Amino acid sequence: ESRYNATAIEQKWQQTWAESGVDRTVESQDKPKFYALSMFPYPSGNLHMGHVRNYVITDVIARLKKMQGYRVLHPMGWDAFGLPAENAAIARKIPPAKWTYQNVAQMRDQLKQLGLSLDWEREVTTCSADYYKWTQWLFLQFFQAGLAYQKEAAVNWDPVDQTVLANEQVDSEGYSWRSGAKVERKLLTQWFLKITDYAEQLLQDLDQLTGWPERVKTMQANWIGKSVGAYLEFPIVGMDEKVAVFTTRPDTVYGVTYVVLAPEHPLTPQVTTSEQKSAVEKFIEEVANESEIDRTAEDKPKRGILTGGKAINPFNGEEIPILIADYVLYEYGTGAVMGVPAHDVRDFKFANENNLPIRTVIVPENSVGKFHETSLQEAYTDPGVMVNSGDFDGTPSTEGKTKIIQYAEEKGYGKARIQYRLRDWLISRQRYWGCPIPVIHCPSCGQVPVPDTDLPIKLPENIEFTGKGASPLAQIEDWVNVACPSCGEPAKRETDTMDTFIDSSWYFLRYTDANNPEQVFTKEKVNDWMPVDQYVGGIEHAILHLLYSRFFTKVLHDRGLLNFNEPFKRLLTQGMVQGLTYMNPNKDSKDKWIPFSAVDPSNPIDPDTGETLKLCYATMSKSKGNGVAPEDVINKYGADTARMFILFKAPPEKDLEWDAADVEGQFRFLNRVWTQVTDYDASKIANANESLSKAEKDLRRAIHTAIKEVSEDLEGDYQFNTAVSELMKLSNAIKDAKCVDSPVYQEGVETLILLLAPFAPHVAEELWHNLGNRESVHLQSFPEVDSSALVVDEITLVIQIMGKTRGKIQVPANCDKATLEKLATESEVAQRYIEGKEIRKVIVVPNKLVNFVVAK
Ligand code: ANZ
Ligand code: ZN
Repeated sequence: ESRYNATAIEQKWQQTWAESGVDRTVESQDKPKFYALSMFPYPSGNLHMGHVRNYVITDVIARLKKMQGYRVLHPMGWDAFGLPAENAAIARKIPPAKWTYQNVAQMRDQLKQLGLSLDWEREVTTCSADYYKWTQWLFLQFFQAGLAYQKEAAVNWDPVDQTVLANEQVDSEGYSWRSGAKVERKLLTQWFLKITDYAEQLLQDLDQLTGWPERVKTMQANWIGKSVGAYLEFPIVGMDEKVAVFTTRPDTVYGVTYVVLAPEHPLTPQVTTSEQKSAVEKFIEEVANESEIDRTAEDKPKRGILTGGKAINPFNGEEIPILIADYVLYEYGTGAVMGVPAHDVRDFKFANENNLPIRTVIVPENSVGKFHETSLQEAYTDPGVMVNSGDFDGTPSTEGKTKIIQYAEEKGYGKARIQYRLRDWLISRQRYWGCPIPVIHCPSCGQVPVPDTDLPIKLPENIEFTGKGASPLAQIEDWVNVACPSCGEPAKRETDTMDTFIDSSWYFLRYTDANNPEQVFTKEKVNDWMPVDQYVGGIEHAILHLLYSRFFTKVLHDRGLLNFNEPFKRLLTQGMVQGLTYMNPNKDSKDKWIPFSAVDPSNPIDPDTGETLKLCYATMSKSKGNGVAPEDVINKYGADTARMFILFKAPPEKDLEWDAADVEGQFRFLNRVWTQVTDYDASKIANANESLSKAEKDLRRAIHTAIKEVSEDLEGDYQFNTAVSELMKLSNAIKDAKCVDSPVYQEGVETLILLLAPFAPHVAEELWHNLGNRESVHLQSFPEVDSSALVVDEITLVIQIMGKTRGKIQVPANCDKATLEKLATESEVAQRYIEGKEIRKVIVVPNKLVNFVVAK
């Protein structure tokens, strides 16, 4: 075949590879291991460009590592539980399992067309009972460790359909997706995992993750949100109770002029006086409808109201009012704060709006004794020196923090406290298409874990989905009613299923021993392959998925199941794929994107308003109608071109603008390589000469420069884009080489194919075989640099007269200054320009230039 026919060779090699098992994981211990992992997809039914980019990046790394002598684990699976399947069942009467498996089959085919070196024998599907059996088993590990518990929490409640809604089923205005009813908050008993027990470790161990983007680590640290401070108690006037607060600024305690409770705080009704009762109740009701974001937003006015109750500041004995306010959250700290308006921005605003006194207790060092209360224009939040603070006056505020805490501990006013923003993980879902929680509720024994031998607790089939009523599982009586495993009396199964983030918190462990029916995984295998050496996925998972996976790993480590405590050594978060999109700049963010299909490119106007549209790049999405379907590109140019384009167009962590012309450019490049290799005639290659000619030396230098650059680009930061440029340079050097019958030329052609193999695996394989090789190109060693080939033996020397470049000459590399001066003086250029003039001075810059200063 003389023409590059991508479709034909891609189909041929995909089939050959599947049959020969070249992509199967090798377990042999004599090679170092490398675990390359892409975040597994949700089986929505269609592969999009974001997936393609993700999997191609991981594939290049996996293929490269294999060629570099590693045994590589490179698996794929499906994050297959979740709401869309259930919504499809409600809307279209397709059983969730059927819908899911259809999608899986479709997407698996699409993935296979990309030529990914995946070991399909390790495929995991989280909704299959042989996977979720182990999800249940792991849940019970948490349960036995006291890390899974039930408590009340608010859920979204649809009062019309009488059902719990997932957040995704509630629109941005707070209405149900199905009934259209205004969604209410309702307290229900829910399951939680105690991730807060691991807050400190999850924070500390971020330091170990040197291969993670700083940005992701910062996001995780902020999410965990550690604050160091004090827990202080303020006695309530006329009651035995105390208001407990958490503060990060114990040094300001003499500046407290009021305390504030969250409206939901249990003390609120107790401290409220009869005069304030109706106003307080009204206020509580109003706050109940505010979102947490509105309540805490800096720019929104903070509202509060006096309860009429009074507390005492134990440090100075002062009586201060107790308020309730929307900005104090019940879920954080103790649900109450001490108000220090002089030194906290929010308190300052709040005090001014509500006419509360402001008292300065910290001043800058240079203004001790000079400050005036009335001059305070804004809160002073910097460190300084304590004033108005009794015996602590004159203490630097940073020292004051510890001193106040010490004093509080002595006097019994409070103690040091560390507070995290991280909450326990609510894992209960009142939904069908998820992993059933393996617990049985017995009237006499309480919560009884399902015995291991009864796992998996399978989801019942043939259910009618109406989207109404209690959770679907609760309606299936013969599934719900069971004998208690402990006492044998009638009991009921838990009907909640697990958050799908649980399924994805351990799938990477299962891949190491994916088909084990007896165990979740063997220690040997999991400890051999883990941790993942390179994880690749979207930045949208920077917090939850990655934090939950780290949490799972730590718990299982502490249970003795794993010998490592971080799952992902290195993380690459790839950028978005963007497409050209028509935009109406006058419209709101949600409506401003106008689908391509609705616009006439010769007259780009908004079909609704007639306004002129702008063309710009935006992340590809269904709603914008600016996506490019992977199969369209594959059908037109082949998967190899699609891969090359994606890798070449942008560094992996940057956004990538889809550009048809650049896709075409990569197709032309592969065609050029094709022709180059096809035109190469091995029978013409002569025996090696004693010493290499200049042409041969030049080509060898180009070959080994390419090897060096590509290897370096693929090490560390994975700069695939510059690596592809190096391949193009090498191809050019081969084209220009004047030594087509030399063994060096053969080396050039073979090296080009080998370097290309991880990027464009099909065409590389075809060309490799066309050269007469029998073994797969993907089983070859990645070329190594011969550094002697890199040595430059000639350099270009610039000749300048009076600082002006007049010409260039070739001279041997690394000559000393005297030789360079001599060669330059003798050169034809110098002779011509100097002719007859007196040379006053010669400046020599070794390996670069010689400058002659001459008399005028
Ligand atoms: C008095 C004070 C004086 C405070 C001052 C700050 C500056 P982070 O860093 O986020 O932990 N706070 C405590 N619990 C709260 C709650 N449930 N809702 C709203 N605010 C709460 O912030 C801790 C600080 O946030 C605490 O320190 C408290 O205000 C407030 F000059 O106490 B501070
Ligand atoms: Zn029982």
